[in-house]
Amino acid sequence: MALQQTELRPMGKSIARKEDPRFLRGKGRYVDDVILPNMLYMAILRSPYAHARIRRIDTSAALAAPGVKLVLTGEDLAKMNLAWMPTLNGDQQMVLAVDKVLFQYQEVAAVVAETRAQAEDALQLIEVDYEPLPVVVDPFKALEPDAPILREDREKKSNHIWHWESGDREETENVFRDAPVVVKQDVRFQRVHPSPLEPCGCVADYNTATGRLTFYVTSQAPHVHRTVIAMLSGIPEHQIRVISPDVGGGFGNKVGVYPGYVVAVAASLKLGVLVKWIETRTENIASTSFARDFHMTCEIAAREDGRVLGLRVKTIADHGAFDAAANPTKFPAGLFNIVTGSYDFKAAFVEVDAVYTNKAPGGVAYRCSFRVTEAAYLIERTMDVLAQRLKIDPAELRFRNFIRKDQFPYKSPTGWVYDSGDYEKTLKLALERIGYDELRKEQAEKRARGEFMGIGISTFTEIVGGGPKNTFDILGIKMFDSAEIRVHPTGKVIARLGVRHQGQGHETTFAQIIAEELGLSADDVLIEEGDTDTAPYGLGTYASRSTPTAGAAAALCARRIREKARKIAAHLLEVGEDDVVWDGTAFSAKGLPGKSVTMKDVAFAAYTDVPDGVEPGLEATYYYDPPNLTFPHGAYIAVVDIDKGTGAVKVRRFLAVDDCGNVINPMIVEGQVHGGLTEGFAIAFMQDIPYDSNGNCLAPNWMDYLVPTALDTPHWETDRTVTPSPHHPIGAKGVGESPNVGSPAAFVNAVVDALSPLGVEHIDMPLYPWKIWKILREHGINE
Ligand code: MCN
Ligand code: CUN
Repeated sequence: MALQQTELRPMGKSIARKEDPRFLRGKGRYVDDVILPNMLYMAILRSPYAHARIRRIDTSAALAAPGVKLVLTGEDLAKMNLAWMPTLNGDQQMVLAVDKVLFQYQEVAAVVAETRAQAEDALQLIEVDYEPLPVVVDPFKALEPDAPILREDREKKSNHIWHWESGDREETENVFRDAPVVVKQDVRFQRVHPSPLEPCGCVADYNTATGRLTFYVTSQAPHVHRTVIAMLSGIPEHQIRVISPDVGGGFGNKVGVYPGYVVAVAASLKLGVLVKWIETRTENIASTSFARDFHMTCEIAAREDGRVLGLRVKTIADHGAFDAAANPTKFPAGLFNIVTGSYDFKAAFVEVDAVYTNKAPGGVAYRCSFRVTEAAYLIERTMDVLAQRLKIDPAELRFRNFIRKDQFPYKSPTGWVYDSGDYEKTLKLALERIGYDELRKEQAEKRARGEFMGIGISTFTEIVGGGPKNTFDILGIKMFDSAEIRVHPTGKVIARLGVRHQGQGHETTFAQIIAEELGLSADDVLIEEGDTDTAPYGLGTYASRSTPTAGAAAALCARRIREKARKIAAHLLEVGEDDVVWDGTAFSAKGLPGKSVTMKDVAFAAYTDVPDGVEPGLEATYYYDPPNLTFPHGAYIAVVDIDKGTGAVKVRRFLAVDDCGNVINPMIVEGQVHGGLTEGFAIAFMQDIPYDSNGNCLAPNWMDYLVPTALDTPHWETDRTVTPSPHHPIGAKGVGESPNVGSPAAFVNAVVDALSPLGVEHIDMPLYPWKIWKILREHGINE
């Protein structure tokens, strides 16, 4: 049962989410709820071809259609210097196609009309003369010397985008040369899409009289969007107000700036009126930031007893037509080099080559922690391949290789410094809770009867909290985050942060942090995020960074307020400042029992009875530059049964033991874990965005791209260990993405474990029933 919000000392308590009443009663306000007078509607014409030259676009019929006010093409945007826009990974992307199109559903032209229906109808009247060009969908083929060059705008005349490496090549070669055992596995992490319930959209409102642009957008990073729009449009940054209203799910899909946003702004600038653009489901899946699409080869060098020595990873990253991954500047492949995971490797070497293909752009989204999903999946999968090869129990293999508790802070061979962890404890708890030994016995009995039951373990390490200013920036802007707290005369608080939640519960958890520090209840604190006119600058919510960065800023900002409050309390208590003691809910005077003042008393005095020499009011701002990232971890175990007749997998049990350090709100963390596991389950079993050889996107809707229903979703069991972060002010680590980072490997490991008697060592996701049915059939099981 959730507790009331009115309790004092709310830290660590499962108080009910403050945002739920409005979400549950349909009183949320999303971008499509923004309806303003004289607003026009925009629709976008998209390419039917994956690669084609544009010979001519005729917009005259569309322009003459009822209600149509404006038709824009790439040529029109070029005149405004808006035909191309920068991506967050240092590439450039076409806003509306100029000369050619590079993926199916690419933005070609836009119509602005009085109604959405009129705009969409007029799209049909635009005539585009395409000359189809050869299509490249396979990233390996894209690298062949005779492959057609997709990006003619670049100086480099190949489809290779960049090469990135990490670790020590030579040392790793040496370790591999001398190793008694080497396993090698090709692993694909398929192309998927976060597919939030609410697709992307915006309302651009340029006021020709004031020169101000108000831009409503469903955004995870409103300040970043404002900066990008200022750089692109030339409108001074303070004349742009970005408002991100309630966000109906982000999952990384709402970090980037999409062409539609730029076109809507351009249209509003041209017409001087409001222009709304809301995507369809198909536009969302087929054109906005996809996730993963990594082709990986992993090798582990080990001793006969399973002790791992070296790790070698080679990856081809398919980025589609533009490198639009939202990554910190220094990490073109995100934090993929966390791939040594929870294990103490002597040496590691990781290489990633990024490639252009005729597919939708993107690359970082879907609860990915900047590509940690791919890394965790790869190492957890390959550790199981090693266990199988050496006939060592996968739990035992992990115990033999864990970074030990006393090795923290631990420097990984690719250069990360893990802050804290206790992997052994977490896996032990998971094994006990699930009844591992019993399950293995049951499995042995079932195997003897020819049944296929599997147990899959994943003991992942996450890396979140981007990040420290010396290594982390986006477009040059350092990845700190911020909080501003205002305590009003009656002791009620408004706090604003530089992040922007999308369902994670910040209005509750950040109120808990501030209330805890100020001796108030969470009910006394209103959290506001998402309005660049009021919130301090911050880089936004993604990569599970809000708690590690803005959460830290909130705690330290509140402490700054408490320091000032102490001065006022001293005045009220009529003692010296050094004699004032804070006990968590009130200030009292040392040696004077019974005499105390609360933060509410102090707040009132801050406006009514300020001592000489103290500035009136009770407000503070804090910009937090994290000293390091935080490294949450977890031990997940899946138990599956496979139906021999159909190949269908039933997830009988799934236990997630997470360690995200000190927990602010256990219920919210559990909710995050449930959601992330459901998405991990979807990726493991049902999600994929394939393309045919002509570059047609084969899953641009929810008929072909599956989102699990409550009926499909297994029952989740959760538990927790607590290893606080030593450098975070409240010892917390992020958690939002852990379940999606850790779970796919547990599912696949379980299914492979079930099929291992047949000699199966790996199956690529998604584990559709037909794939398993085929394997069973090949082994004569279900004939
Ligand atoms: N929390 C806590 N104690 C901790 C850690 C976190 O109580 N030790 C709470 C936080 O205070 C916050 C929530 O758990 O209310 C998630 O916190 P955190 O791990 O800091 O992650 P962020 O708030 O930065 O959220 C981002 C993360 C990402 S990157 C994706 S993707 C994702 C996710 O959150 N998208 C989501 N969870 C989502 N949940 C919903 N409902 N909708 C999305 O779009
Ligand atoms: Cu990578 S999805 Mo989350 O970081 O917004």
